[in-house]
Amino acid sequence: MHKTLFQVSIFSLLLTTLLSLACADQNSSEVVLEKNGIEISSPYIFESASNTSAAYFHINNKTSVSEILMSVDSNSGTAMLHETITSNGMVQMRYLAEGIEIAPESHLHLEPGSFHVMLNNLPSNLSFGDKIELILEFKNSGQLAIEVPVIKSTEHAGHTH
Ligand SMILES: [Cu+2]
Repeated sequence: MHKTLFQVSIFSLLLTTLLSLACADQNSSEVVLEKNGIEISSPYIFESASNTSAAYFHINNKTSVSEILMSVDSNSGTAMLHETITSNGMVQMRYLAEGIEIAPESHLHLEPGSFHVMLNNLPSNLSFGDKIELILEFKNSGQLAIEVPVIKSTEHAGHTH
C-alpha cells in the first residue's frame, strides 16, 4: 500500500516535470505502455491528405542503463526513424540508421521539428479517428507495440518548442 502511494507520487512529480518541459498534451498525456522500465506516452499522428505522415510519442527510460530505440515498424506503409535538422536556413530530414539513444533515467520526445517516425507509402489518406500500430524495436527491451491515434493537425497548433 505504502509502496503504491509512493510510486504514484513519484509518477505525479515526473508527469508534472514532463508536462512543464514539453508541450502539454491535454488529449493524450497518459502512459500507453510500460515494460521493463520503458514507458511510452502521448502517441499521435497528424492526419494527412497524402500517403505520407509522421508519428510522435514520448519515451521515458526509468532504468539505470542506456536504452536505444533501434528501429520502428508499422502495420501500414513503411516506418523510419528520422530527425529534422535545420542548417543554413534549410530544413532537412535525416534517417537515423543507428537509432536513438535514451540515457538512463531520462526521456526522449519525438515531436514536430525534431525526432519523428516517418511514415511513407501509406495505403490511403489518414483521417481523424484512424489508428496505426507501430512496433518499436528496443535494444534491451525488445519489441513494444503501441496503437497511435490520428489527430487533426490543428490540435497541436500554437505550440512552441
Ligand atoms: Cu521525416
